[in-house]
Amino acid sequence: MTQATQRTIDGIGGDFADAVLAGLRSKPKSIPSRFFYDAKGSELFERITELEEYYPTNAEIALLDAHAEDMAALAGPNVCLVEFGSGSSRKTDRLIEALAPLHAYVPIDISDAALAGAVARLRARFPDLRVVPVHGDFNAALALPKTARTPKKLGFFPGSTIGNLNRWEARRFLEDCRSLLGPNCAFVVGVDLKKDTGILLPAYNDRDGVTAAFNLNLLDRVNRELGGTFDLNAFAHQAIYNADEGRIEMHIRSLADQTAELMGEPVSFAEGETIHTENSHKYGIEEFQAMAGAAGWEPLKVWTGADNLFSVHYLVPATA
Ligand code: SAH
Ligand code: AVI
Repeated sequence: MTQATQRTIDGIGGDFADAVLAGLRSKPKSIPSRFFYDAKGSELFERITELEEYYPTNAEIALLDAHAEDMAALAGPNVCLVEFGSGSSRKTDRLIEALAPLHAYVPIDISDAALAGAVARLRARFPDLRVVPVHGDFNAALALPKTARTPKKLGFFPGSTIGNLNRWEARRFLEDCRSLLGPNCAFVVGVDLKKDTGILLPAYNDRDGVTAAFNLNLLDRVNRELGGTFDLNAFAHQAIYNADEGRIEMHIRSLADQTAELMGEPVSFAEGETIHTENSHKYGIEEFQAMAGAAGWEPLKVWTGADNLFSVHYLVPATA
């Protein structure tokens, strides 16, 4: 573990073995998407954000460029900025600049490699900024570091990572953040909007195969970390839009009847059988606001671009 990320929630390693075994024994087979993000997965995700087809990153950056000052005016000075699933923290620069002076910045991420890279970059770029990283699962019972306990907290959850949670998980996550961020807080959440499949599907089926590599890296990770024997050439990336659920689903499809092993345990696949690896829910504005409302938040403001691709919501605690 790097020095930058000493504050680690235990159990992430063991969790991987247990979750993969349980997921591959269930029907249909699945592996939780948080396991995409080992060092290689985080690197591949960064490459996805640079793809022409993957519109969410540029759409959200445009909204942050245009409205970070408005967000800062609503939040006020000296807030502690707490980011969930911070990754490279590339988007956060805009908010950090607008919010200055900040009490501290607390990036939370499950990927040690992404967190360490972000912390080193931010400390070099903003030498006066107190950066206090937390390495862990934002769905677990997290405690914020001491530095973050007193001041007003501004939560930041960009990228539409909230879309990777099921609807009930997303609502519970928003509820948990209400208590974690305390009574004097606000929450900026980036949410991808429902749209035509002509835009959605290419974003998850890019020409260069980067999303395919990101998806299949899960099996590579199983091979590397859990003694797996998966033949990556015998599986393929699949991304579909599930209109009933309003979400993109990523799967890994078996190209043949085959048996692989992990930790000495056999796992059999029929040709065409899939492992469900990710959901990426898309929301309407009112749909998301209703969910936030049910979780104890009042939607104060929402920004969307003229292209209607993406939304950034500013939530405050609902008054009783
Ligand atoms: N915020 C960045 C990165 C989004 S990618 C952006 O908007 O571009 C999703 C990030 O969330 C990854 O860095 C991944 O490691 C992290 N992540 C995914 N599931 C997580 C979990 N359960 N707990 C903590 N971090 C998680
Ligand atoms: C991090 N998350 C919001 C991305 C998404 O769009 O659901 C992860 C991703 N999966 C495939 N491409 C990008």
